[in-house]
Amino acid sequence: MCIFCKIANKEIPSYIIYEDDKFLAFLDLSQVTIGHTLVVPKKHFANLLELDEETAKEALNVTRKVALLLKEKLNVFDFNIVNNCGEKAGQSVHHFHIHIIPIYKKGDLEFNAQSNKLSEAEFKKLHNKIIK
Ligand code: DGP
Repeated sequence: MCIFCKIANKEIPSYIIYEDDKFLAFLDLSQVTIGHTLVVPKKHFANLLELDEETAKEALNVTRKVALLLKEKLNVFDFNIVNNCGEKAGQSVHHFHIHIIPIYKKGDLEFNAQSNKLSEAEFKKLHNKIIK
């Protein structure tokens, strides 16, 4: 059974800070910043693309509630909300989860992706490829 299914079944311990009938939120073992939390559906879905619509909607709602809880309790006002979807995107646990990473100061979490400078023609081509 996957590690987050075991956490959801309370077979292994975690620091749960929110729970309802469908979701759990618990402290990430590796605290990127203090209060780094994972929102996880109790049911197993491999990643974001595997969720049903209802669960996807609920996941964002729960994420908002948990961020509000952290705001209140940790006196933090900014967050990066992150989902790593797939191995190449950095997903290491293949049970859908959303990272809530409190940001206390600028630079707490840096995304180092280089940005591609596209010409107008390249933007048009890309846009057409996606919408057509
Ligand atoms: P990702 O790389 O997006 O799949 O994130 C997985 C996160 O899960 C990673 O930040 C570490 C965390 N993690 C892995 N195993 C455990 C565990 O057993 N307990 C807790 N609390 N967190 C875990």
